[in-house]
Amino acid sequence: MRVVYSPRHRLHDPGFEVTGGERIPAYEVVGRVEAIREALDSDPAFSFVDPRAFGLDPVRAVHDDGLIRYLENAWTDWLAGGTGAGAILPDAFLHPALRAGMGDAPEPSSPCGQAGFYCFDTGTPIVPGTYEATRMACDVALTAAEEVFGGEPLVYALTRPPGHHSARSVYGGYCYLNQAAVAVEWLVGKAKGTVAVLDVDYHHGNGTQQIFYDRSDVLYASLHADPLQTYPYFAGHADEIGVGAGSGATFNQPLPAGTTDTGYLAALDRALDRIGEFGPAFVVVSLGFDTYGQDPIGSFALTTPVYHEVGRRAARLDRPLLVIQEGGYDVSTIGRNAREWLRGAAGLPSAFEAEVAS
Ligand code: Q9C
Ligand code: ZN
Repeated sequence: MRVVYSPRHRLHDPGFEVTGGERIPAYEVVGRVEAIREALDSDPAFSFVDPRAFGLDPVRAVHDDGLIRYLENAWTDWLAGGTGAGAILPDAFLHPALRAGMGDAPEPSSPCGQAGFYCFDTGTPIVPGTYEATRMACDVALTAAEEVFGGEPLVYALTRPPGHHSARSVYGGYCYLNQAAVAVEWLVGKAKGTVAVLDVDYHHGNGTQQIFYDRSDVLYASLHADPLQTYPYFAGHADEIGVGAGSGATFNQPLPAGTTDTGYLAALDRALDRIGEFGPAFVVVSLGFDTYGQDPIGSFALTTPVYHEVGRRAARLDRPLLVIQEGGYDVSTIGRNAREWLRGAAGLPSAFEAEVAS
C-alpha cells in the first residue's frame, strides 16, 4: 500500500495551545506523524511516496481567497505589526452575535484583528512554517487522491497539521487548510461523479461538513463525540442533515462518552450502510485515533483491535479508499493503531494480535 508523506510537516510546530483558560503543551506535535511513519516503515506492506506539487487552484476550489491569503501572509504581517509573540493567536473573535442585525464587518488590517476574523479558537497558533506545512498537507492529500484516481484501491495520506475543522473561510481545531475537503473536491471534478466522506476522527469535522453542506454530490458521514459536551461544540448534531440540494447528504452520529468497540462498530455500520446506498465513485476517510481509550483528549474506550476491524469494514464498501490522517494524540500507540487500521483495510491480518500472542 502506498503512503504519501513529506518530512516538511515538521515546519509547523507551535509547541503550545491555549485550552480551557490554560496555556499547555501542544497535543498536535511532530512526533504524532513520525510515530506513524516509523510503525509503517518497519512493515513491508507499506511503501512511501513523495508528494507532488498541485498549486493553489485545488485549494481555491474549497477555501475563500481571503483565508488563503491570510494564512500565506500572516507570519510576515505579524512580524511587521503584531505583538512580538512567537506565535499568532487572536485576542478577539468575530462572534456572530457581535454584529447581529448589522451586516458583515470589514476585514481588519490589524494582525490581531485579522487572526480573530479568520480563526475560531485558541488552540491553533500560527508559527513561521505553518503555511508551508498546511500547503504541503494539501499536496500530500492530492497526490494520494491522484493515485486513487489512477486505479490504486487504497492510498494513505500521512498528513499533519490535520484539516477537518477548517471551513471555507475560517480555521481552527489544530487545522489550517482542509486537505480532506481539497482532495474530495479534486476527486469530484476528476471523476465527474460522487464522493463520500467517512469521518472517524473523535471530533466532528465541522469544516468538511460546512464546505459540502449544500452539495448533493458529496456525502459527509461522521461518528464523533457529542458536541453538547465536546469540541467543536457548535456542529455535529444528528439533526444537521444538509441543506437545499444537499439535504440528506450529511449524516451525523454523536456518540456518548465511554463508547466501546461494540457501540462504535454498530454506529460505523449505519454510516457504511448510508455510504453504500449513496454509491460513491470514491470514499475519502478522515482518520483519527483520538477515539482510542488512552487518548489524552478523547473520552471513548476503543481498543487497538477495533481499528483493524474498522478498516476491514470500510474496505467492504468495495470503493477506492483515500485515507487521510486527522487527529489522535497518544503518541505511544498512534503508530500501531494506524498500522492496524490500514492492514485491516488492505485485507491483511492483524500484526498487533500476532505480537501480543508471541
Ligand atoms: N478541552 C483534531 O482532532 N481542543 N482536532 C479541545 C478540549 C481542540 C482537535 C479542548 C481539539 C481539536 C483534528
Ligand atoms: Zn480529533
